Amino acid sequence: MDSFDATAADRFTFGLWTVGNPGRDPFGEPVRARLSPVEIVAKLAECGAHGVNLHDDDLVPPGSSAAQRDAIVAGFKRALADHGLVVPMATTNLFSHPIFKDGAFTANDPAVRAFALQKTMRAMELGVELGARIFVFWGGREGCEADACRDPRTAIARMRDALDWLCEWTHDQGFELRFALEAKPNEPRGDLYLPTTGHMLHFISTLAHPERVGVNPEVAHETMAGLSFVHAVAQAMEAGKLFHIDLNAQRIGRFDQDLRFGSEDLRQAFLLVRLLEGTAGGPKYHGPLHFDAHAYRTEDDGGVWEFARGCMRTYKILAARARAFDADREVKELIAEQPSRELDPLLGRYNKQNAARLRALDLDAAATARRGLRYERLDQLMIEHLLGAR
Ligand code: DIG
Ligand code: MN
Ligand code: MN
Repeated sequence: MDSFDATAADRFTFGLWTVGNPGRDPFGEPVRARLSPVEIVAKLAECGAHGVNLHDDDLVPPGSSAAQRDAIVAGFKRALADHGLVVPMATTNLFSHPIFKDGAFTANDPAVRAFALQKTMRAMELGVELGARIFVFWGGREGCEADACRDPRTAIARMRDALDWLCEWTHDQGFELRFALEAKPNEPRGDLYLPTTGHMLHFISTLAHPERVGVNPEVAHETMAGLSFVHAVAQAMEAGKLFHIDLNAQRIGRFDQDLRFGSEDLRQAFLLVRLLEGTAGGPKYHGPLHFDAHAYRTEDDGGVWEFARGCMRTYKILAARARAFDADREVKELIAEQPSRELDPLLGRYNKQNAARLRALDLDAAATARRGLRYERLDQLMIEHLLGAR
């Protein structure tokens, strides 16, 4: 044990489907026996996790009777209570059942859209029963290959109708659920609608109840789109819409790898943790730190729990490094060093006086252009903090 081992206070969570991933991939069968949800709860508690998340089907096998469902849920609740774990987030599996082969909320067949709504309502009832306050929507099949199959505008409108419908329904049920929309550019469909967090943030502004809807950005998904995950999260935070987050690791140009957090681009992982922890002085993220990731297919059960501990330890180590970096006197000087700070108030807010003052300014563009910004030194200091050399 050391200070980087996780404790429940760290707000780390895992989905049942993450540490319960049996290692199947498109080219091979499972390599590990399936763990039961109750076994997963016990092991996550042992690792120091705070909570566990789930799709409806992860806990209650499709086709279960009402009595079977209730018995499963009762047993799961006992395990949660016995091990002190909570369920911050729930979601619906709208991608495995064959009925979703052409999408769920955006499918052309109204019977599919109705089934998707019905399944989501039941999943929300389950999530609320387990104490979830966040409901994630990942539209894994909301996309296409043969793009002539529907007008993309129709797909967007159907997604809006479904979310507005569910916002009204959950309100009528008295459910205190906030919706978190998760973007992904492709896979398993050729193209997914609403492919990035940026698309989602605009889409939310078109909903009937935008105040109840935020985003659940995932590292791997923005990276697959070739975007800065840190900038996507920053925009969501700035808009007050970072309701949840899916942490993992990914190399660009590859399928959705969902790797152990921090195991690929350490630089970006460091900058992400620095942003979430607010070590540079900005607002902090206070929601669950969810690892939507799974162990390598090479691993046995022991390797799965090494994977889980590694996700959490790396986050805590990076948080410590980020605190040290932002406490470093030289770093603070390099970030603060701006000779023309006195212009900030003038640029902050338009008014006629400021416009007149701005027009009258005698700005020496050539001198300003010649000034070096010392970002090489700043970035080297970041690397040295990351490497533990400072
Ligand atoms: C995939 O990135 C998706 C599903 O695992 C789940 O619906 C969601 C919640 O984290 N992420
Ligand atoms: Mn993913
Ligand atoms: Mn995810």
